[in-house]
Amino acid sequence: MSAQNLTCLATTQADPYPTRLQQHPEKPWHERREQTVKGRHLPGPLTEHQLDHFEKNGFLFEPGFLPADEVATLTEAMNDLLNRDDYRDKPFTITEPGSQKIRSVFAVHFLHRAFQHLAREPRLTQRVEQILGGGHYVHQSRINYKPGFKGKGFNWHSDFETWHAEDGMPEMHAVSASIILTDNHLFNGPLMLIPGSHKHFIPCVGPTPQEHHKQSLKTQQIGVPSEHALTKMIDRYGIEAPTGPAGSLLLFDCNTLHGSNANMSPDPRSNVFFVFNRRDNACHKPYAARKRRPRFLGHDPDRLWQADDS
Ligand code: 6CS
Ligand code: FE
Repeated sequence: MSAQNLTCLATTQADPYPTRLQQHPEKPWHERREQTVKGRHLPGPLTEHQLDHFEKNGFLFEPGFLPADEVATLTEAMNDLLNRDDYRDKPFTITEPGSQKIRSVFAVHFLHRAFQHLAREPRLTQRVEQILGGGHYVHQSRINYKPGFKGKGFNWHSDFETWHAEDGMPEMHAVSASIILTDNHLFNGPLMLIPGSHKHFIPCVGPTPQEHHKQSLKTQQIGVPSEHALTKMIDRYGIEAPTGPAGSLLLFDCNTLHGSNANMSPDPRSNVFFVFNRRDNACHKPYAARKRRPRFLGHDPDRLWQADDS
């Protein structure tokens, strides 16, 4: 085949996960192409039953993953970062819509030793590799703080839809690990997930605005599924909201639909969140955006980042 034809083939090979479309697609979703659990052959603490659960549901909740003393150390580290006034106006810090209260800080594994150590903790990374099936790196990390009565929610979304469209993540070989640092109960805005939704990719309508992350990290309007597709998905699979004590671990697939309510209780809700991507799935050219987002949102393997970076 001539180089000309090869180039033509390369440019016309359709993206298996098209999104940010101009109009509503004919069918509500595409089927996932990748296996969900790829590392059953690797050693690790997750049992076959737990791996089966993750394969079927797209998430796994483990109450009591970390003991209270380690939670206390991480909570102190989180407060250190939330109270850094010199970080308040940095692009990697997100405040609540309409206030100066810090809601999230990204790239925390580069900003605090406690989170750097946690990202390399074998109790976590062995679980990650049992799911990903190979070497990993941290695509993104963040702490989220949802104060009592104030913390806003997040619309339903697939993280992979954003990471594919805006960061250039090719395939579904990433897993998120959320370690809750405060007790999660039904009323302080716990993460809600649609079990089984990871097996379907919902294309979203609406082109990606320039510098979209400046809006989407506060309230995401572009890159969210239609109510029609969400209704069909929830009718089929329902909704679950894992709750448990501080120190619990929620592992969820990059494509599992999730969202959260506002915090309607006096109890804060905070967590530290890592996204582990498989090294052979590193991000490159975004699939539905003019340029990649800043590196604090989508890191490259083996590339350091510091607070003065973009
Ligand atoms: O855009 C992102 O990468 C972030 N946004 C959300 C709502 N979840 C995943 C991720 O932290
Ligand atoms: Fe998300």
